[in-house]
Amino acid sequence: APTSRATFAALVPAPTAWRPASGMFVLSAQTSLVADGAALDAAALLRGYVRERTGARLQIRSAAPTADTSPTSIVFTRDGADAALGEEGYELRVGSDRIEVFARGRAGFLWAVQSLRQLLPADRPLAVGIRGGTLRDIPRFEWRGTMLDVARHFFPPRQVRRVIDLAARYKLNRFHLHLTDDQGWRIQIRRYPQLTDTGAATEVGGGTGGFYTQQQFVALVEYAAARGVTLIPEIEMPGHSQAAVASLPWLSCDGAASSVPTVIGLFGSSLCPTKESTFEFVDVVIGEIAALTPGAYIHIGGDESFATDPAQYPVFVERVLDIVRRHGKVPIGWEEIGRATVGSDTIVQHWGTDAAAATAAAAGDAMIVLSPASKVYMDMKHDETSPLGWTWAGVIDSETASQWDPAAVLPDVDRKRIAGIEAPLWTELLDRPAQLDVMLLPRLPGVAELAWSSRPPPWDDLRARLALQARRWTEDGYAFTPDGAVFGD
Ligand code: TNX
Repeated sequence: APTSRATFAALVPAPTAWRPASGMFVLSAQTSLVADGAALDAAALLRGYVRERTGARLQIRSAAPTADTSPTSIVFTRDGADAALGEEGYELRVGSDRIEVFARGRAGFLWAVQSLRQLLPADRPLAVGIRGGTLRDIPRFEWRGTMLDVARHFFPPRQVRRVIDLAARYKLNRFHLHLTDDQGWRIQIRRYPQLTDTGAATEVGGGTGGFYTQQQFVALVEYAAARGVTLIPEIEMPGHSQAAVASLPWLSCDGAASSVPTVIGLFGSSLCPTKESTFEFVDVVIGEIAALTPGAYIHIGGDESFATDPAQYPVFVERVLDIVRRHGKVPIGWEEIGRATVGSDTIVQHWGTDAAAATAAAAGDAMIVLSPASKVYMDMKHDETSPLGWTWAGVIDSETASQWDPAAVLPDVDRKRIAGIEAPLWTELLDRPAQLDVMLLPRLPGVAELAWSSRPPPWDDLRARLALQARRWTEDGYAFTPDGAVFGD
């Protein structure tokens, strides 16, 4: 007889509402997936997950099969999906011979699949049960993200895909890739091969670094998109740009030769804000990146530009925001860009150094993404005994990361201007995939719940659900921290 431990009550993030019912849906090799149009990608994703977990190869059909060819089916449909579900919401109805998945758009179907994936038991019998009932689920914030720094240490595409997959499991829909910094330039730019010839040849610690070819970058964009995740490329400027300046010395004001640092630190680098050639460079780079990126956003960095003339900094930012817009993208920057006049079609990412600048930008109708370092910086230690991580923004266990009020972080910002939450992972101290895992888990799913759930259950409930996820992480090859807040001391 099929067993099921996973129930609606165990899902992370917690769904909006659910009601258990009697009966159990039994998934078998004969189960059909019924989908077309906007649901096809979701059906294909589910088919892949079932195959990974059970070995079964389910059929995808465009119309419901008869009972004798297929005893059970999972039917994706837009009929009956109400307007309140929006693009990302979905409903599940689990009966004994049929699961119905209702959504209005591709994203809703994809998030439903992530819920079904969690409901499949963690072990590998061919016939597995999902308990009956109904579930309705709609996200709180439209921006639910994580970020990976591939500049300080380079991570090859397969390692980046693991992080994207982890994000998608918890219904995070934004993946921000920090592609350039002082210690590395990680994306091929056809017009300036020097950027990667020199700028990608090393990393923190003096390793061999690396970069993504444009083709590899596009493959990452597509991998994320297939899971409902928008990839957001970041090109840092005017500061945090030593790898670019070492590659193309004319980018700095003095034009002096310099090298790419292989240690941690702040290097006083800046693209020169008073040379026209700087803006031609930015235009070419943003143009090439925009052409590779179907997503709506390009991040221009803007933080800690200590070596940029403070009088020139806003002028520089305003010109670069316009370049991004001219290439058809919505510009994003770290909150310091709020020292310039950023305009209403801009997103400002708060991290805790200049809340006043973020607040000013929001008053000018920019949208805000919240990444308060003391709550969601995934490169901080989980507790004092963590072997990895900084403490400059605090020690952050899963409870701290997930139990804060997004409306209270910037008290003078109208709630309607808060687009959501993003948890960055900086990698000065991290160079192996298992180290990324132990920094992200179990905290990241807790942040995802804060971003998704409109009425999150109390911490004790989340804590129990995070502990249950650990079995999945182990089975799928992810390491995690035995965070005392989740697993007990
Ligand atoms: C601050 S957050 C930085 C990063 C570092 C990080 C280390 C931000 C916009 N700037 O350059 O990697 O701290 O925690």
